[in-house]
Parts: sequence; structure tokens; C-alpha cells
Amino acid sequence: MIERTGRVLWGSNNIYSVIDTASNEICSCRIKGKQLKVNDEYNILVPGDRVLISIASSEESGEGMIIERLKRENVLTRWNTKESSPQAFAANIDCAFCVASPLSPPFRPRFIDRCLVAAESGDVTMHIVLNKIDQGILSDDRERLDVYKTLGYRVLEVSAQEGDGMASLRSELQGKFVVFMGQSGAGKSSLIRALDPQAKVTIGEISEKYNRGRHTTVLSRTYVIPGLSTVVDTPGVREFEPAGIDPQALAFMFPEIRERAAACSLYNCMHDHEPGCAVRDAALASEIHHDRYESYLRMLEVLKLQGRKHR
Ligand SMILES: Nc1nc2c(ncn2[C@@H]2O[C@H](COP(=O)(O)OP(=O)(O)OP(=O)(O)O)[C@@H](O)[C@H]2O)c(=O)[nH]1
Ligand SMILES: [Mg+2]
Ligand SMILES: [Zn+2]
Repeated sequence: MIERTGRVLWGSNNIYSVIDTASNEICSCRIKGKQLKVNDEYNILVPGDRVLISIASSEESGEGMIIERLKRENVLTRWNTKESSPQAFAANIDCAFCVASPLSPPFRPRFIDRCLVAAESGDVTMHIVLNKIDQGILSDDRERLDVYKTLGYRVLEVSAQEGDGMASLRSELQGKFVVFMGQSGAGKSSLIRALDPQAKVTIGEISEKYNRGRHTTVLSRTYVIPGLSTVVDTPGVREFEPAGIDPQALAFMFPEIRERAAACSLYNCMHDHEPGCAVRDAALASEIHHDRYESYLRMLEVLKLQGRKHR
């Protein structure tokens, strides 16, 4: 038996595709018995997880055993509504890209806000990719994108179809292990195809009736793009809820609310309705964009509810 370290690319039914750190070879591995002691987690291993594997030294089987999951540097988690519990979906990420589109599916800044909060809480750097710029962009959405830029988030405007902006996306990806996430139909898989025409990736259509994607990608798959980067393509979702965040800490996941929350002198303030709250005052004075504050308020309610459901 030889022990080595590797990185999980994807997995299902206890068969994981793991890339060997030393050789860069991809092998399939199983979790050995009950050795992997990570309790109370919906997903024990997610794309990006670093693992200790042992591979039989004989030539016959290329299959390895996963013995241990190594400590995560960061993790992206969402709330699994069906299970009423937090669900990790990627770990040890250099950065994540929240992929959105301007018209079909429509631009939804609240959705982006929730992704950004999940990233902040999991210690992941997140950039915003507005794909399909060939469809044009409405002025309200332009304003909202500018707010993200002012807050320090990187916004890339691209078209997987026409190729606009793809060079800057490429340079952002260079040498990294990244995740594409976002609404179904925004074009996550299309971007991967545009970056690597050889990638065996399935692309779906936009439902005309509902103007949204058809959930074409159903399982996270990871694409090693030669000479560029490793990209986890995640299934698009209709709704995204961050998970595992103490409602009291939520204010610190919004860069523009953070400082005001720290300066708020009210005891145990949730920064939502309390008179004299520094955050609320800043929102009333439009120093915080009203729609971002609205995002904060809505997420606060959702997190309070999660806390009651998750035991
Ligand atoms: N006009 C335009 N359409 C695009 C562009 N990129 C992707 N599309 C279309 O958008 C649709 C959805 O693309 P996908 O790549 O399957 O979207 P996805 O985000 O992977 O969706 P899920 O797998 O369901 O999460 C397809 O019909 C693509 O052809 C673009 O840059 N411009
Ligand atoms: Mg897809
Ligand atoms: Zn306050």
C-alpha cells in the first residue's frame, strides 16, 4: 500500500474521482469502511476536498481508498431545504464565480447577494460573472452592478457565445481551482465549453415559458482545463440560501454594513428595526444601497428560521 494525498474532483454513490497531488493522475476511490469520521454532514466529500488515499501497489486495480479528509481551508455551503440542514458543495477553492445573465434568465441581484454572503462566511473569494452580455443590459441592473464594483467585488462581463470578455475571464482563472455557481441557465456549462471546446459538458436550453434554465447540470462535475485551471461546474439552482450563519454575524458578511455594525452601540442589535441603530440610520440616509439593505433584512429572516429548523 502506498499512501498519498489527492484532491476530490467529483463523486457520487461513494465513488470519487480523485486527482493525485504528486502525479496529477486521476483515479477512482472509495471511502474505506467507516473510517472517515466526519459526523453530522450531508456531504462528507465535495469537489476540492484534499484527502489521504491509499492505493494498492499491485498493478491490477487502479482503485484507491480514501482514508482521511484533510482540514478544509475554506468551504462553500448552502442550505438544503429538503434535508433542513447545511450542505457543503465545494472546498479549498481559490475563488468562486457567481454566474448571472442579464435577461434570460433575468438578472437577480438578491440571488447574487446570497451567493456573496455564502462566500464571505466560508472564507471564499467570489467574483461576479455577467454572461450573455450580447443580450444587452438594463439600466437598473447596470446601477446594481456598479454597486458591487464600488464594494470591491470584481465584475466580469462576458459572452460565452460571442467571446467578449473571455480573455479577462481566462486570466482570472489562470492556475486556479475554481467553482462556477449560479442560477440555472445562466451559462455556467457554456462558459466551460467556451474555455475548452473539448470539454464533455452538457448545455441546456432556456424554457420559453418560464424564462429560466432547465437544470441541465444535475451533479457537480469538475473539468481540468489544460494549461488553464480546474473548474467545478455546479448544478444551477432556482433559489440559493446561505447556511450555518449566526444571524448576529450576518451584518459582517456585507462589506458596507460591516463597519456600521461594528460602530452600532445598541446591545445585541440585529440592525433591522431598532431605533438609533447605526446600520439602519445609514440605510435611511441612503449610505447603504436600499436594495442591499433589503437583501440583508430578508436573509436575516431566513437565517433565523434555519436556526429553528436545524437541531
Ligand atoms: N445569448 C447567449 N446565450 C448563451 C450564452 N451562454 C450560454 N447561452 C445559452 O444559455 C442556455 C443555458 O446554458 P447552460 O450553459 O446550459 O447554462 P447552465 O448555467 O449550465 O445551466 P444549468 O446546468 O441548468 O445550471 C443555452 O441555451 C446556451 O446556449 C451567451 O453568452 N449568450
Ligand atoms: Mg450546466
Ligand atoms: Zn444596530
